Amino acid sequence: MPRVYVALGANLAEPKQQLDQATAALAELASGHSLRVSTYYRSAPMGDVPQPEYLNAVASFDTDLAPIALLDALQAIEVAQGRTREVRWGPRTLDLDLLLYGTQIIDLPRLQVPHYGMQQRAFVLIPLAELSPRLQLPCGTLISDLIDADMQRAVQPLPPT
Ligand code: A4P
Ligand code: MG
Repeated sequence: MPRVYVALGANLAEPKQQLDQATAALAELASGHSLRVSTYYRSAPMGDVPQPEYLNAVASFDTDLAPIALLDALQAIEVAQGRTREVRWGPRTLDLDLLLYGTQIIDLPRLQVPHYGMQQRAFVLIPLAELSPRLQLPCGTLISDLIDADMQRAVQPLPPT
């Protein structure tokens, strides 16, 4: 059964509650008790759209769902939590991006895996490395080789409550 990694992001409507609720929904997609969730991290918004700071995390789990079925399930969770698609890169109650699906490389109209931005984004790589420090991407790159000190400084762990 493939191990999948999902990036969570929110910057509207109580982001911490959005991530908590999304985590509970992801547990329903996970086989057994395989769900793991990173610390939540605060970061400044990437891109030129003025918007509130983000809360980001990464979840990993094992699942029987095929890639498109998993994408459908992730989008249903986004919609259930009030996501509307307006501005690209604009603010959102919840964004769920499929980062990795086992070791597969997927290039379909609706789904590209690995997710296109993951190698450059501190708010993805830092929580991903927290879950799986020795992770290797399908291209062979080690996650530890993608992270530098600037990335470490770009995200702030949310203190546990
Ligand atoms: N799609 C293709 N591949 C995938 C995949 N691997 N996972 C398609 C999920 N979806 C995938 O996504 C648009 C379409 O991408 C989907 O219909 C799906 O079929 P979307 O979620 O509707 O649009 P989006 O999220 O606005 O666009 P995009 O390009 O995914 O935005 P990003 O790259 O996620 O960036 N700053 C901080 N600090 N933290 C953030 O999380 N996020 C964004 C959004 C901007 N700035 C940020 C953050
Ligand atoms: Mg997205």
